Amino acid sequence: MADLQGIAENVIKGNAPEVERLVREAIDEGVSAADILNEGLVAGMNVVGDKFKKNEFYVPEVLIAARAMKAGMALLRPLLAETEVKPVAKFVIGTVKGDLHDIGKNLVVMMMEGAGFQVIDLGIDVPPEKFVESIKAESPELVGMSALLTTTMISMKETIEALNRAGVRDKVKVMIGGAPVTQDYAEEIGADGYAPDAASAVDKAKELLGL
Ligand code: B1M
Repeated sequence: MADLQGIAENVIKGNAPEVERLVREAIDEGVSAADILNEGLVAGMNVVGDKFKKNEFYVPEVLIAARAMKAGMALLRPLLAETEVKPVAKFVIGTVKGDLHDIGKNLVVMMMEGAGFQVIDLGIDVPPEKFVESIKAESPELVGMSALLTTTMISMKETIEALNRAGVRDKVKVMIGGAPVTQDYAEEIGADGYAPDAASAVDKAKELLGL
């Protein structure tokens, strides 16, 4: 019998080959892609997020768990496309202009994917115009910006100003994060929310979107 709990447990352990085997087995037994995703992969990543918040897991464990989740997702993605399982919401994220740090941003991407968001990752050193273009092209509900340098935090403000000028600011919620970023800074530049870590980013995203 399909072992969805086993999938979750092996995501938490970061055992990618076992996740892959169990996901394949569940697909062969006719379990729906949505159930495998929600009760297996997402359930596992939720636990990983909780442990990360409580400092029971550190960055390497989260990266290894996310790799295991991705191994399962690779098998599910074509089935999810066929069955039109809707993502929770669309999320565009990038590390802002002038900033090349992406380890934290990538963790946010993984946790958001693990929570069922469709993520469009614009990468690093993303200029304001590219955020604007992506909002126009992809119509995401949420936009995320990451910055690790005190000197690049200003790019977050400039990006929000660019969204205003382009008339797209009202179409999205904006969430910011990164080591030097604070809730006060989010309020100062007119972002909708701030999250201190990747697991909290999922909670904040859901809160901002009323999910
Ligand atoms: Co850089 N660097 N770095 N660096 N680097 C820091 C950030 C620094 C604090 C080191 C120091 O001096 N002690 C310092 C910044 C000082 C400051 O501005 N206050 C610094 C500097 C100065 C620089 C350079 C200028 C160095 C130089 O060239 N002279 C240069 C700048 C390059 C540039 O960006 N233009 C530079 C370069 C680099 C490397 C390329 C070598 C490398 C980056 C590699 C990469 O990312 N691919 C690097 C690294 C690795 C670091 C440190 C060591 C580690 C950063 C990291 O990945 N942390 C860092 C010192 C340190 O932190 N110990 C440092 C782990 C990561 C998981 O945490 O990114 O905070 P973090 O992400 C967290 C949260 O912040 C949050 O969730 C994540 C997971 O919990 N979060 C979000 C992040 N984004 C979020 C978005 C959200 C929500 C939450 O919503 C959208």
